[in-house]
This record gives sequence, C-alpha cells and structure tokens, in this order.
Amino acid sequence: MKIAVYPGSFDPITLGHMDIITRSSRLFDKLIVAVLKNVEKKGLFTIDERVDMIGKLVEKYDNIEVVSFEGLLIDFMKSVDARIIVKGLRVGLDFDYELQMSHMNRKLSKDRVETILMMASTEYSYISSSSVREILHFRGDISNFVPGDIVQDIYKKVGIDGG
Ligand code: COD
Repeated sequence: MKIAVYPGSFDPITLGHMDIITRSSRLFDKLIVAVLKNVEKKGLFTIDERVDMIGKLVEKYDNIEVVSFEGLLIDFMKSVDARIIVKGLRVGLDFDYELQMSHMNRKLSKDRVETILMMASTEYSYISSSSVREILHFRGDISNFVPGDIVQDIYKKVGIDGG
C-alpha cells in the first residue's frame, strides 16, 4: 500500500493546501495530512482546531486521514510506515526551501523517505496561510482564499461576527 504524508502547519488551511490534498490523494492509496505541533511557535489556531477544520473538509474522501505530530517528520513517517512526503511548490523560494528539506529528510531517514513536489495550481499559487492570518487580523474578507465550508468556522474562532 502506497502511503503518502502531506505535512504542514496549516494555520489555517487554504485553498492552495486543499488543492494539493485532493490532487495528491488521487496518486496514492492513502494520504495522511499531518499537522505539526510546534512547541516553539504559537499559531493563530490551536492544533485541535486545525485538525478539526481539515477533518471537516476531507470527510468525504475515504483515503485521507488527518492527524497531528510532534518532533521530526521522518520519525512520524516511520510510525505510520510511510515513505513518501508530499510538498506543494508555489514559487522559486519554496523550491529552495523544499530542496534543502528533502535532502535533510532523505539523509535523516537513511534513504528511506522520498519527497514528491507538486506544483501549485496557477489560481492558488499566490495564497499563503500567513496572508490569511494578516487579513483576519484586520478583519478582512478571506472567502477567496480558504475553502467555503470553513469560512464561517474561522470567523467564529477569531471572534469576527457573521464574517
Ligand atoms: N499552493 C500549493 N502549496 C502550498 C500553498 C499553495 N497556495 N501554500 C502552502 N503550500 C505548501 C507548502 O509549500 C508546504 O509544502 C505545505 O503546503 C504546507 O505549508 P504550511 O505553510 O502549512 O507548512 P510549513 O511549510 O510551515 O510546514 C513545515 C513542516 C511542518 C513540513 C516542517 O517544518 C517539518 O517537517 N517540521 C518537523 C521537524 C522536521 O522534521 N524538520 C526537518 C529536519 S530539519
């Protein structure tokens, strides 16, 4: 069984992330969306909130699972018996970062783990969680950037009335 892991912060999940999730889920038997519990970085949304939001969006897909993890990604990969990491690429800057990460993860895993880079769809290639957080900070409209099913949940969580 080919199990792939799509790791990230997903603070919050965007249309760009969702696009990578649905496209890559068609390529593997199982896709695990793994939300990093970063002890050093307090996000806007709690880990449980992020997992819940993604869970709601992938409910209809039989082969997608959402979990959180802490520590090294390759240790998590081992614990779920997965050897493929999926990452999304928007611009050249992402490539430089992901290239270094992929070498690190391959070396750390003693060549066990490979990274597959998937190009962002053109229409989502400019979207980032950090921009969404900034828009929320100024109480702006996020509906073009995050999946419609969770827009109201997000407004509620950050205390914006009705959106
Ligand atoms: N379209 C397509 N892809 C996108 C888009 C978009 N609009 N936005 C983001 N993406 C991609 C990103 O390029 C990334 O591949 C993925 O989606 C997740 O993005 P983020 O921003 O939610 O998550 P990151 O980049 O903060 O996640 C970093 C990890 C959690 C993967 C990383 O920090 C990690 O593996 N940490 C664990 C510790 C570890 O093992 N480190 C490696 C050894 S040093």
